[in-house]
Amino acid sequence: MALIEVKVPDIGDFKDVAVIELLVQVGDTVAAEQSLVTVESDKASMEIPSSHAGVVKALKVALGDKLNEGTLLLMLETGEAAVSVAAPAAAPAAAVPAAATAAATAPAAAPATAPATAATSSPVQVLVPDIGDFDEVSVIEVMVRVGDTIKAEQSLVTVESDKASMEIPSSHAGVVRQVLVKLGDKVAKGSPVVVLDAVAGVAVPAPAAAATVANAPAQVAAAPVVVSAAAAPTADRTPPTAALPPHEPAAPKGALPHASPSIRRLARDLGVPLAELAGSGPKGRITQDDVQGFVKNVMTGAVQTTAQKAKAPAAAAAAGGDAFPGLLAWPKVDFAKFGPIERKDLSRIQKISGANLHRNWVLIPHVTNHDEADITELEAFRVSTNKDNEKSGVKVTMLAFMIKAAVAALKKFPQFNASLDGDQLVLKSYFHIGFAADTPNGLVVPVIKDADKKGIFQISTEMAELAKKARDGKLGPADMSGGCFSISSLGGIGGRYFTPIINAPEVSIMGVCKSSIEPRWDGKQFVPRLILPLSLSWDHRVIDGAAAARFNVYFASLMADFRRIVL
Ligand code: CAO
Repeated sequence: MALIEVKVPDIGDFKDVAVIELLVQVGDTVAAEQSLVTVESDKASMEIPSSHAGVVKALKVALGDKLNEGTLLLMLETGEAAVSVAAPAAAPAAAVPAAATAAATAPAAAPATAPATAATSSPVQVLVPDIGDFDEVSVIEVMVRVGDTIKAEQSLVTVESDKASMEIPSSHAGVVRQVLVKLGDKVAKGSPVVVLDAVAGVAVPAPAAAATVANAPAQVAAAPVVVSAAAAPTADRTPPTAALPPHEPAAPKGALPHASPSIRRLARDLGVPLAELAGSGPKGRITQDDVQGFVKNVMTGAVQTTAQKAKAPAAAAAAGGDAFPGLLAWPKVDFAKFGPIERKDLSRIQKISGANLHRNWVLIPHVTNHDEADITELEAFRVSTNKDNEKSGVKVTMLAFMIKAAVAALKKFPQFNASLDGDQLVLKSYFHIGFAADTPNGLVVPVIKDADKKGIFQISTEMAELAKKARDGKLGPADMSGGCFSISSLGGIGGRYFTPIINAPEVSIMGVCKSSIEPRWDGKQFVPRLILPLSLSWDHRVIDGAAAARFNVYFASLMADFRRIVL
């Protein structure tokens, strides 16, 4: 066993690139070459792979951090005896140095002369440069047409391997005379991409100078820009935030839009939410036409963005307008007329969670089934467990048992472990359970990942850690994403029953209130039993009342006799 430091390898010209995505967390087992973080500069995004296989012991970077070559990423426990820190040899990283050094190597491919300043234009053939470990890559996007006037460094085509996609930029400014590749073509280092008439009198990068002296088109390799892993398409990332809204749908982060940096940049400039577009390109890649078509549709009112849909009624209501046709406008009251008042801004979390809750409440046809569980024996077991483990410092609450019971119920009723995606139901084979946590700034929903693989003590420990992070405002997006089902427990506070709002894109949520001793008939007499009130809200588009009743009955039966969980 050895603990090694994994650092950012040589990433060429890229300096101070921001971490926009953490792809692993402490405790994860990673394979060599598995991507660890995604970083983004103004030109490209790239994934930094691991140099070794091992278990992540500590993460040394956070979202938004700026990285350079040599920045410590994480500590990895490997099975190796020796401590070694090799620069990642995986494809994306290998391609980065190529990107970074191509500008330097390209001139060598053609006779070197002074920069082009001649009054005549000459044809230049732009080639695929050294693209690192990739032997052959497919052209998935052709961004220029014959006759286009292009600038030096403007992207010509996007190519994609099974590991990464990258844009091949032009080494010259000029007019496209011929496009030598088409969608689906396989290209490799040295393949010609376009023939350009280099613009005369325009100062161009050194590679272009070579072209001006050749009769036949000069062959110049441009520098590729590594953009994203094809296997896990890169999202249009919004700036990292310290805490995500509690009810923000986390799943879309896993279903990231497939688009090149230039398209993402275009979408950002136009305010187009890429996640809401269906890509018409190969493998669902979002193209420029898709983005422009979306803008056109929004402008003509043919479609609305989710944000517009969510905001419209609230905005109309806040403005005193008619939120929904036929409904009365929101009352506008001068409260100061009736007594002293104070105005306070909503917290950031309240604002974001409010919009999410509103959307979920309006868009999901909610139904809530109330039931109860007899937890007399389980509570006795919980109390004695805590007593036996007093010294461990881990306190087990009823919520940890409910998380395990939820996992068992999701396994038995898979439609509860699902999300709606258009006309399809996405059924999940993983079991990440969220729990609502009350914080001074508002409600958040951290997620216990892979709860099916964890015991009660581990779940209790993680819950305590996540609840503390939540209270301290330190939850990151990764802590709150990927949930399958949520539990909202008011058990420590009180109450009887309530209607929890489904945490979209999940399809159900269990609300729990305070247990109390109540009389129950045992066939001969009334006996005192500890009763836990349950409130299961479910999405009627996916689940029906009978299934919900069965889910509750099964969940309650597990809580009544936890031995059933191993049956
Ligand atoms: N019935 C009776 N007592 C309960 C109970 C239940 N269902 N659930 C918990 N308790 C008890 C605990 O055993 C603990 O008792 P002791 O202090 O005597 O040991 C006490 O209540 C406090 O528990 P807790 O709240 O610290 O722990 P938890 O694991 O139950 O909950 C957390 C943790 C983070 C979920 C909770 O603190 C919280 O924030 N709850 C609020 C969630 C919320 O706001 N939901 C509403 C969302 S919709 O707006």
